Amino acid sequence: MKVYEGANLRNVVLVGHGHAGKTSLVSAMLYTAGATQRLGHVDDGSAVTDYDEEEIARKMSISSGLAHAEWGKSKINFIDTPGFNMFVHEARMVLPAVESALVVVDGVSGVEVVTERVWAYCEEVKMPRVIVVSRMDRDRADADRVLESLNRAFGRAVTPLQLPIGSEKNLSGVIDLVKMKAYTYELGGNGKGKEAEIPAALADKAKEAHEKLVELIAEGDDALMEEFFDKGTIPEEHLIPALHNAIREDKIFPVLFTSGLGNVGADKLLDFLVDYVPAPTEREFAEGGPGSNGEPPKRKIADAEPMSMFVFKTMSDAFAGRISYFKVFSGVVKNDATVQNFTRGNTEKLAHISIMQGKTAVPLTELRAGDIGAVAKLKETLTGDTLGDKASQIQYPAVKLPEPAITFAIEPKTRADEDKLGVGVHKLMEEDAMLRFFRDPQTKEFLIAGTGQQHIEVTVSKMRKRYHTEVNLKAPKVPYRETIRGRADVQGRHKKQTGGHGQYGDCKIKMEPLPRGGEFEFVNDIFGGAIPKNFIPAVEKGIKDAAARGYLAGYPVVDFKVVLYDGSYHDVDSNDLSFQMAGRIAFKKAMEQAKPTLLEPVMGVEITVPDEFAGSIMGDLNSRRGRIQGMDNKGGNTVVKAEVPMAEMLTYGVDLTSMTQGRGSFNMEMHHYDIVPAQQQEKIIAKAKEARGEQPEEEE
Ligand SMILES: Nc1nc2c(ncn2[C@@H]2O[C@H](COP(=O)(O)OP(=O)(O)OP(=O)(O)O)[C@@H](O)[C@H]2O)c(=O)[nH]1
Ligand SMILES: [Mg+2]
Repeated sequence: MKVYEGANLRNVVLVGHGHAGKTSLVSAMLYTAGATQRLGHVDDGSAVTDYDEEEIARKMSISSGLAHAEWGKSKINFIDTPGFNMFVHEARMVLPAVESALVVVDGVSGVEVVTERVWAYCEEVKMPRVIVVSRMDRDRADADRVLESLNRAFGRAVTPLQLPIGSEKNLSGVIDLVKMKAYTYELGGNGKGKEAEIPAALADKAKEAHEKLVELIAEGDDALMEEFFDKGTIPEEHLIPALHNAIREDKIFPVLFTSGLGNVGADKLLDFLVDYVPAPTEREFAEGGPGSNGEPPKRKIADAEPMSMFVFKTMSDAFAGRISYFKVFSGVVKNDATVQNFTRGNTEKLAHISIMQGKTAVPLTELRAGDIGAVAKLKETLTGDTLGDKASQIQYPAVKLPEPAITFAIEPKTRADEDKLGVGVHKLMEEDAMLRFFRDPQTKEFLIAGTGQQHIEVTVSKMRKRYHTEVNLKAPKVPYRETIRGRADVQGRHKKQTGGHGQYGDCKIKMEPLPRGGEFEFVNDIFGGAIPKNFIPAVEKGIKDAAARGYLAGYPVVDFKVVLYDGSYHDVDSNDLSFQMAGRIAFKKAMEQAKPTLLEPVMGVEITVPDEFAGSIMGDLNSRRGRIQGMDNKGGNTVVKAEVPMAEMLTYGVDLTSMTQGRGSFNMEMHHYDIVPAQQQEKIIAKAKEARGEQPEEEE
């Protein structure tokens, strides 16, 4: 594989609603560019970027996939991302690696819920966007209707750069509105368009669209505006660079048309990427996190700079081990180099750098600034880490993601499965940023958390196939917490006299509530050595341990402050353990006085449904103790924002599907903790007592 300079690279992410045709479009471009011998299909498992066995079985992308094509003098790196809402965070995570996004929209459905989501992700980081309307060969595909929905959702900066010729089964090509030329294709052919005259029936429409495009490009550029008024048009050699800049600066979001499956327009799309989307070196610099003097360090995207690279994705291959996907922000990455991991402080050896074509690693000798590569078997490096030349430290900011929305209890089927569980899950967590795994300190259950039911199901399936571990999922648990609403002032004394050495510890504490999110604060207010200094941490530990085990229903106690203000000790009998016990006793007594109460997680929920379902969705949210925060109308859809206790949302995915016949979607993030209403509290506490009945608390 040739080494490419930054100026000849294009890094492009494909984002969009599930099933819009992203993976098929990448296949079409790869085949058209000669990177594959045949056109890969999602439906028979031969698409380059859907290679994982879960993806093949489910015929959808689950994880981001990388591919590349050489086209003219350039190399285009593609990142194909999932569009299904439970996996769409994958798209957000790879944005630091690219300079433009292809927002793929279905030619029948137009803008859908996830289209708006990924658009917002791009907006957040000012990512240049190109819209590709794909699947134009399907029945009921309609370019005008889709353009309307795009303008409604994203404004007038969305403007066609092509028009399709024919539609549905008769889709036969595209008109380039800059060059004013037509290209025709055979559906299912080799993807190479033949230049042709613009069909007479479309001539007026094309002319009108061309003029609109030229006007939009000239807008905001005085020299071009003048030229436009003088000559009535702008020559191609001025138009192309101006459009390139307008795209880079988010002033124009051009629209192109394709069929991935029918391989129509893929060559023009490749041309377009080379001509119009920014090369990595067009970015002024890459910015690191805040430096020691407050000023964030910067790197020019150039080979001459010190080397720095950012790991934006990790894959865990059962055979090759850990594979890290990285973006070279500055300098040149050489095969076999030894580099520093600035995030973790260790050194790593880059043995066998490569670029990915789906699951296949293509070896390379070096990668220049702006390129994307992969390397296997790094020891400690994980997603979000920055590596580079030891002498020139920089750390690029990792992408922030919301907390998982759903938690399940996971139960190994056999003893052997239990032994393998942790290892397998931890490997999966390396490649999946939204997966969490922990053990409930109360119930000793293993818990697994993710973005939704399907996410967890995919994880369980991977556990079985990759790591031969069988598990059962049980009802999701709500991570309740406990806190106090009042104050307490108590004494905790532990004294035991059993032959030989005794035990003695004694403390007096005050307890008071902290605001939500205050966690735990311990203040040592002992004067005059009532408790010797070296035992004070033991008191704190005793309180913390007891708080972690809960008071009302076994949930961790949070948001409270303890002031240790007095106590006593015994020269011989006092030791660490005795003061820990004293702390625990004091904690329990204090909880009795301090009006303990349960807290529940409340989710921020955003629900999008077609307008006709708005009423019933609101009613349903009320019955779930939801608080409506706002309502918005967006092109036939109603978006409802609400805060709803997590306990009421555990099966919302299923419920929403049945309420809206599958036409609604939602997005949910942990928002805050709130006091549980008295009625619910009683039920939760009773249930916890019942559970404890089977599993008696350890004796003290
Ligand atoms: N008729 C037609 N079908 C297409 C076209 N492109 C894709 N499809 C089909 O549409 C379905 C979805 O295509 P994908 O390429 O997997 O879509 P995707 O956007 O990658 O979907 P996710 O990965 O789930 O987000 C598959 O059954 C494809 O065969 C097209 O241009 N025309
Ligand atoms: Mg896909």
